[in-house]
Amino acid sequence: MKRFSVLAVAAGCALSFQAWAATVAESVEISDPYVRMVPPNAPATAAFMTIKNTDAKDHAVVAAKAHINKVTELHTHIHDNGVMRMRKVDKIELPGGASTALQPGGLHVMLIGLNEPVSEGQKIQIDLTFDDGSTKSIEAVGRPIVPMKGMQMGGQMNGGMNAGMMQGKALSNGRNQNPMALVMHANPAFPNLTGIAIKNAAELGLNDEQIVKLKAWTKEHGDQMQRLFQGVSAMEKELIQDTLAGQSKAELMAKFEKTLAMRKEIAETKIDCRDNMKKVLTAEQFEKLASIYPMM
Ligand SMILES: [Cu+2]
Repeated sequence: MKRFSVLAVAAGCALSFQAWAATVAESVEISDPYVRMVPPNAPATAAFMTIKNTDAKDHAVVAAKAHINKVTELHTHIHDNGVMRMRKVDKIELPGGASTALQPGGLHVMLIGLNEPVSEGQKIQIDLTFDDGSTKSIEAVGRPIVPMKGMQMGGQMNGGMNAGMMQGKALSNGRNQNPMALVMHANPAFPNLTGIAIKNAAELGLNDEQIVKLKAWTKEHGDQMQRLFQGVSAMEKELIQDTLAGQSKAELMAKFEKTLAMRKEIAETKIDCRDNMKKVLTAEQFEKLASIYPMM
């Protein structure tokens, strides 16, 4: 019996020693860390990885610092009232004994204010700080990502996200029922920045005066834009039907010219929207907006 109790005590000591000695940094395993490649002058990018917490206790990543940019934040994507938005989070929870995926459309490390472009195969140091204050340095690799490839990620989505949302179908310009489908259909080349800015007012740090100005712009131009989107959409459907129904080339081309005129008006309004936005927002806010937009 005596021998047994000595062993038991020894084992107990070993366990408690280990629990005391192992930092969170030592007990997590990082796999497949990578950073989304971005072109020169891109204001921001994101890092992804899988973090396995081998400890039985829950832990968290509480901060991150990358070495190619000015500000590094922990982010998630949330589905808010039909809008996919990035949101800064205080920490990324790491449940005990489980793996947590940082992946496009979900949790990520946001690298804002890039000092250099990210190229393929480039090694980027990122320091992750955990809830016990310990830090782990990892080397993430630059890798191309085709944004919003819902097909590949559908099975891994958490927090109620699905492939459709990843493809931007649920994205809102802050005004319309199914706006992105209309916007993409009517004019894929120009982003609707005002709606996005209003929806992300808190993240961008907009003050009341700025919000009032942006809303005034939307109020003035929103209905007209919606009419144009719907007009283009309806007229193109009509064109398909008329073509199949055997209308003459002259008739079809005349209708097609009308859709082009509407598209041109949409483009001009969206450029005005951007110019207004640059006046209302500070340079820093605009840069942040420009960095949020392609990630949505
Ligand atoms: Cu982000």
